[in-house]
Amino acid sequence: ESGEKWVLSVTAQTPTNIAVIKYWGKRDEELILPINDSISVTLDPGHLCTTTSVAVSPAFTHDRIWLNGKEVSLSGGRFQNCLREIRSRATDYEDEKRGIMITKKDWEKLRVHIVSYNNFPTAAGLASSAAGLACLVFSLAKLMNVKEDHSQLSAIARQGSGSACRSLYGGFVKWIMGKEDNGSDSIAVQLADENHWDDLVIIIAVVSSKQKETSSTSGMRDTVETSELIKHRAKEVVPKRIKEMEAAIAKRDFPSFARLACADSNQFHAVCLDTLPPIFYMNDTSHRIISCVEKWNRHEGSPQVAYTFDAGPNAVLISKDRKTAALLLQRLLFQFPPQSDADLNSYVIGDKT
Ligand code: 2P0
Repeated sequence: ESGEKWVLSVTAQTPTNIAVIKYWGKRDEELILPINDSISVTLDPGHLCTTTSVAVSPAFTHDRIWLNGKEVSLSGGRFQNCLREIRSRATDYEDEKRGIMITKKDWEKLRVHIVSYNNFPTAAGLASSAAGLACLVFSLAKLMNVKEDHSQLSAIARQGSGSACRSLYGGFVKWIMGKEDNGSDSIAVQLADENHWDDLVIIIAVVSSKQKETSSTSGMRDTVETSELIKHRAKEVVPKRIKEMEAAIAKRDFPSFARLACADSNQFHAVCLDTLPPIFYMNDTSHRIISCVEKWNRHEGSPQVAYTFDAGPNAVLISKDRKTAALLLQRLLFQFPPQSDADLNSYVIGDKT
C-alpha cells in the first residue's frame, strides 16, 4: 500500500475482576497508589468484558476515543497518562508485506483512534473501569510493539484506574501495594491461573440499575480523610487477611475463602459508613441477600456461597460448585422475583475466570 493510506489496528477483549479483599483508599492520587494490597478473581472471558480496538494511521490528525459508540474527550488525565506511558515504551515495528515501517520516533507523532465497548450496561453500576482501562493499555501495548510483561503493563493500567491493574491476568490476582513513591512496585501478580479452581461459579444479582451516587474515586478520598476505622483496616486487618486468602486460594479451601470474602466486603462497607459524610452503597435488598446467604450457610453448617458487594448495591455471589449455583439461583428467583422479563436478563451467570 502506498505510504499514507495504511491503518494498523489491534483488537483485544478483557473481562472485569471482582475483589475478594478490597482496595479502598489511596496514598497517592496522581499515581493511584493504594493503602493496602487487594486480591481479586477475574471473570471468564466473554462475561462483563470490554472489547477495545486501537488503530494508528498517518491519516489520523488527533488522538480520539469512542466509548460505547459515543466520542468522549481524551483530555482526562488518566487516559492521557496511560497513553503517554505506552507511547514512551513503543518499539520499532515492521510489516514487510504491507511496506509499513514505524520507528520509535514515528510512534510519538502517530495519532491513535480508540473504540471501546462494554458487553454490559454501564448504567447497571457494575465495575466497568477495571476491564476498560486494562483493555486499553493492553491493546495499545500490542499495537505499539511494547515489550513489557503483564506485571509491568499492570502498573500502567493502574494509573488509569486502580482496579484495572488486576484485569491484566486471569484467575486469582493480587495487587501488591508496593513501597516506592514512584509506583514502580505497585503491580499485579497472578496467584493462580484460571484453571486452578474452576468449580467456583459466580452469579451477579443486579439489585439496581441506577448509577451509583458516590464515585469510587471521591468516596475513597473522603474515607482516607475522615475515617478512623480505615487506618485499622489498612494496617492491621488487610495484611493478615491477604495471607489467609492466599492460603485459602492455594488450598481451594472454600470455607476460609467464603469467610474472608464476606468479612472483607462487610468491613469495606463499614468503612464507608465510618466516612464523613457516610457513604451508603448497599440498600435494603443487598442486606436481605446477605441475610439469606448467611442463614443458608449457617443451616448447612459450612459455607456454600460467599457474597461480596462493591461500590453499589449489586450482589456478587460466589458458589462453591455448579450444583450449589443452581440452588442459589432457585432461591434468589423465589425470594426476589424479577419484576419484568428485562430483570431476568439481569441475572448474569458466569463461571469464575
Ligand atoms: C476493588 N473497588 O478492590 C474496590 C472495591 C470498589 C470497591 O476498585 O479511583 O474504579 O479508579 O482507582 O478502581 C473501585 O475503584 O477507583 C474499586 P480508581 P476504582 O475492586
